[in-house]
Amino acid sequence: MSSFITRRRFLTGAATTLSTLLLSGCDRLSRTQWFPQLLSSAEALNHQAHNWITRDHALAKEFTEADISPVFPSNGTSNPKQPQYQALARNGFSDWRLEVGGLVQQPISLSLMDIRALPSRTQITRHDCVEGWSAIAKWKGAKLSALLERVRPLPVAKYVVFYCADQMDEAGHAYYESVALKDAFHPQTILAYEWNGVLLPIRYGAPIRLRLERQLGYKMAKYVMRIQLVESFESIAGGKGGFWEDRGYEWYAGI
Ligand SMILES: Nc1nc2c(c(=O)[nH]1)N[C@H]1C(S)=C(S)[C@@H](COP(=O)(O)O)O[C@H]1N2
Ligand SMILES: [Mo]
Repeated sequence: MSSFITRRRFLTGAATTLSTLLLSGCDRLSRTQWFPQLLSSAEALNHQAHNWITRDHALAKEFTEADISPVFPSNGTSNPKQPQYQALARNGFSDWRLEVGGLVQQPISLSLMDIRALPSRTQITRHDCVEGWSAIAKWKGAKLSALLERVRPLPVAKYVVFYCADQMDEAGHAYYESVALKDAFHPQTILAYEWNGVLLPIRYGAPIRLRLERQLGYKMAKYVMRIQLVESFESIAGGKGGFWEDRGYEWYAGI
């Protein structure tokens, strides 16, 4: 106990000394090799904290059980044909793993069980598709913020990219989408694994699909296989940040 307190005092003292040094902006220190490194990691921390604190928390409207639509359309891909996906589906996705990497401190690979163990959220929301239909359903899933806190985004990371299982064109591109880190930390942004109280059906994106409640349907990637944190859209297919964006749709599809 006493060594714990001593350690805490030491750490608090060290932090105070560091901020004093930062404030005094001592010239001699900045010429050493370790000091600029320390400074940039303090800056990095600050940038990240700022990002998370200033995130916009306005919630999309939530509905009641009575509002749930009797019919919920399946749009775009409703059953990926790829043999690899079909094999995963046959095993109830027990062999499926979500790879999370890119600009993070701790890349990880998660099973569906791991994802179900993350802090979750349940929400009854309305899905709006640009094609002109809307439907209300109940979604349960892991909070994307919880997943991101596990991998710890690097300060340079700006976007979260989702790579899916369904092949969309002859060139072999599977569906892909991206969202800003700020929107990824929104409390209603979840990796859904349940729809209206049942295991997420294939037509709605099994084993997991993104729910991003303040944007249009095409942002909500189904059949997610891989998540990458990036600094720009350059590395993503056509460079506009998403499959439909590369074909002319808006990247920020706010509703
Ligand atoms: N992988 C993948 N995700 C996708 C699509 C798709 O074709 N493939 N279509 C998008 C579009 S346009 C909409 S409206 C929604 C449809 O979701 P739903 O099938 O659950 O209604 O998924 C989006 N996510
Ligand atoms: Mo859509």
